[in-house]
Amino acid sequence: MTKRALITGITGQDGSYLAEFLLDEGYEVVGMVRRSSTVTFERIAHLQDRIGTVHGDLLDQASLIDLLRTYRPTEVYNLAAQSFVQTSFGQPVLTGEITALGVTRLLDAIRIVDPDIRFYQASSSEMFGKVHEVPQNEDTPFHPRSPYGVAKVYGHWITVNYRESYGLHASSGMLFNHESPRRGLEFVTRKISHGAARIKLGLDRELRLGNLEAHRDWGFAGDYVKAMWMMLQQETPDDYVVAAGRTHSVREFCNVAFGHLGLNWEDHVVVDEQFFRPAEVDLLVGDATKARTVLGWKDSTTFEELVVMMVDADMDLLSGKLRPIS
Ligand code: NAP
Ligand code: F7E
Repeated sequence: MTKRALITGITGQDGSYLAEFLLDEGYEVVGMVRRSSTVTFERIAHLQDRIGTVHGDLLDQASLIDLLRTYRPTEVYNLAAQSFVQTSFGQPVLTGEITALGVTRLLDAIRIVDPDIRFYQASSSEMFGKVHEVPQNEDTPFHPRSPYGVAKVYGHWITVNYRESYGLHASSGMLFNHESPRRGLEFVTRKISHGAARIKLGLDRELRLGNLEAHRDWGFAGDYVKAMWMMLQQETPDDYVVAAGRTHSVREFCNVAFGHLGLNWEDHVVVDEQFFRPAEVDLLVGDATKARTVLGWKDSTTFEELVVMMVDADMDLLSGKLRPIS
C-alpha cells in the first residue's frame, strides 16, 4: 500500500525536516499551504519537485475535508499553528482559532472522511508552563502561561478525546523546544545566532533581548521529527514527551554563540523590556524516558553542537556563502 502523508505547516521549520524524513522513508508527501501574497516556500524549495502542495487552512473546515477526500493520506501530521508565544498575547483569539480549534477542525474532517487515517498532533512543553515538577513527563499536570500554551492544552485534549470517543489512531507529541538553522528569526535561539553573526560581520553592534534567565530544554529539530513518525508506527496511539533532558538559560546560549565567534556577549547584548512576556515560563526540562524506551527514539546533538550549527549557518548565510538547505 502507498504510504501517503499529509503535513500541515509544511512551510515551517518542522514541516521541512519531516517532509525530508518521510521522503527518505518512501512516503508520498503532500503539504498543506495557505494562500499568501508572497511565496513562503523557502524551507521547502529544495524539495519542491518531490512533494505535492495543496491549498488549505486550519481556519477553513471545508478545505480540510476537500483535501482529505482528494489526496486520501494514510497519515496526517498536524504541525500548523500560530506558534510564537509572544504573538499569542497580542492575538489570543486568532491563536485559539488556529492552534486550538484548528485541531478539532482537522480531527473532525478525518472522522468524516476516513477514520483509519493515523493522526499526529504537535503538542508542546508550553503546556507545562509554571511547572508542577522537575523534570516534566507525560503525567505532569498542565499549567500553561500564555494563550498559546492554553491553545495547545486544548489541542492535546481534543486529540485524546477523538481517540477515546471515535477510536482514532491519534497521538500527541509533547515536544520540548527544538531549533535549527531553519528556525524563525523571532525565536530566541535564531535571534541570537543571527544577531551574533551580524555583529561579527560588522552589520550590527548590539542585540536586544528580554529575559536572559529563562531556561529551556533545547534540542535539534531534525532529531525531533523522527519521534513524530515513530508515534504513528505504533500499534496503539499514545502521548509522549520528547526532550533532550537538559536545560540551559538564554544567557548560556548567548555565551556559547558569541564565544564561538570570539566575541564577549556582554559587550553586545542589551536587555530590553519590550521582549519580556506578561507571564513567563521560567524552567523547562523534559523526561523522555517513555519515548526512548517505547519508541526507541534518540537524539544526536549536544547543546554546544546545536548552537555552533546555528551560528555557522547564519555566518554562511550573511556572508553570502548561501548553502542549499540540508
Ligand atoms: P513554525 O515554523 O512557526 O511553522 C508553523 C506552520 O504553521 C507554518 O507552515 C505556517 O504557515 C503554518 N500555519 C500557521 N497558521 C496556519 C493556518 N491557519 N492554516 C494552515 N497553516 C498555518 O512552527 P514549527 O517550529 O515548525 O513548529 C511546528 C509545530 O510544532 C507547531 O504546531 C508548534 O506550535 C509546535 N511545537 C513547536 C516546538 C518547537 O520548539 N519548534 C515545540 C513544541 C511544539 P506559513 O508559512 O504560511 O506561516
Ligand atoms: O522563547 C526568552 C523568552 O520565543 C524562549 C515555540 O516553538 O518553544 C517555543 O516557545 C525563551 C522565553 O520560544 C527573548 O522569554 C528572552 O522564555 O524562543 P522563544 P518559546 O516561548 O519557548 C515551545 C516549546 C513552543 O511550543 C513554541 O511554539 O527565551 N527570551 N529574550 C526571548 N524570546 C524571544 N522570542 N525573543 C527575545 O528577545
